Amino acid sequence: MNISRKVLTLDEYTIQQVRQIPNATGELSALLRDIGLAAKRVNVEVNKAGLVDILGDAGSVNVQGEDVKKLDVFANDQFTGVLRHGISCAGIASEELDDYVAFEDSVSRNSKYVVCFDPLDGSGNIDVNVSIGTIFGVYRRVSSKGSIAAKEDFLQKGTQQVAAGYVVYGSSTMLVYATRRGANGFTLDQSIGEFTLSHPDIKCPPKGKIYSVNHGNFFQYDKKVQRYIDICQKKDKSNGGPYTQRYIGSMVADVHRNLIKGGIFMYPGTVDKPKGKLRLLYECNPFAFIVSVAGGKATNGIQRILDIQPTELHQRSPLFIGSKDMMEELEGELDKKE
Ligand code: P6P
Repeated sequence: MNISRKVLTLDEYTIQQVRQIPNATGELSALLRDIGLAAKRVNVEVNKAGLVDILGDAGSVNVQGEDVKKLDVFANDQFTGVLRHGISCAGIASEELDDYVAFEDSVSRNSKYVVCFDPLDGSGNIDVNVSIGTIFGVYRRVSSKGSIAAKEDFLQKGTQQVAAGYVVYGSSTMLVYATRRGANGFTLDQSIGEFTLSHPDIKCPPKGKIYSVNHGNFFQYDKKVQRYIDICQKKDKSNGGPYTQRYIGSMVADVHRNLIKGGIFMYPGTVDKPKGKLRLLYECNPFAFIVSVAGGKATNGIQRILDIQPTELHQRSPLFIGSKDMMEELEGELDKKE
């Protein structure tokens, strides 16, 4: 029995999913609601970042060697806290933490899932009011229930994700998550303090006219990547263009836009950083899962992102992700013999 009301909250939607799936225990739905709660708390601080002395560096430097903003720390604490005190999560791996954290209480030890997340991606944009976001991927643990979570729980291929999602703190605050049943977007309704279903069954258009890449690195990219960017710039009405270049340097905002409107996002390897800048576990894999569920594609230029076997928590990967037809045109260029 579906709730007849037109607008469903995230909680109502996730509970409805439990009712529809035979043998569902409700643990994944509970975990998603926990993430929604943390997102609402982070949203409050992000929205007042310009007003309260919460700006400025926290002084510390994170495992990535980047100055840590106070909001980064706050966001990490919020997501870690709700997951630690929920009923579904045995441990977490975060961009902000050197190592994974296994929750040792008896409820957590018997929980089914682990979560990899970037609590506040694009935080360098906080001080200039550009959209930022949270990214997360959920895995069924491979270590035995009852034991504390182990490293292998976090080093699973992206294909093993049972759910993935992101929150974009922008002109509105939106939570998008995908399971194998589909991708759905929920916009925060401030009047009731709830994420409400606004983008049911998101599909990535197979074609788009947006390409997103940091042109400042152009001459550091592989020649085949340069050639594809050149193709994008030369598109006209006769071959699906003209394209527009859109890149605001905040992955969640850039990939979200291309997911909804159609487009391709690229963070290729460079001479200085052959593996690129983006992290596999909590940036590339979650978005690769979401975009794939929505009908798009994601590769590292050689193989599907979701098929990469991780070996380290913070390993980087080149990323090409977006509309199916645009990705296949890129792959055609990358496959050409020099
Ligand atoms: P660049 C933000 O720091 C981030 O991790 C992603 O959100 C974004 O897509 C990328 O880096 C931007 O990197 O090198 O183009 O400034």
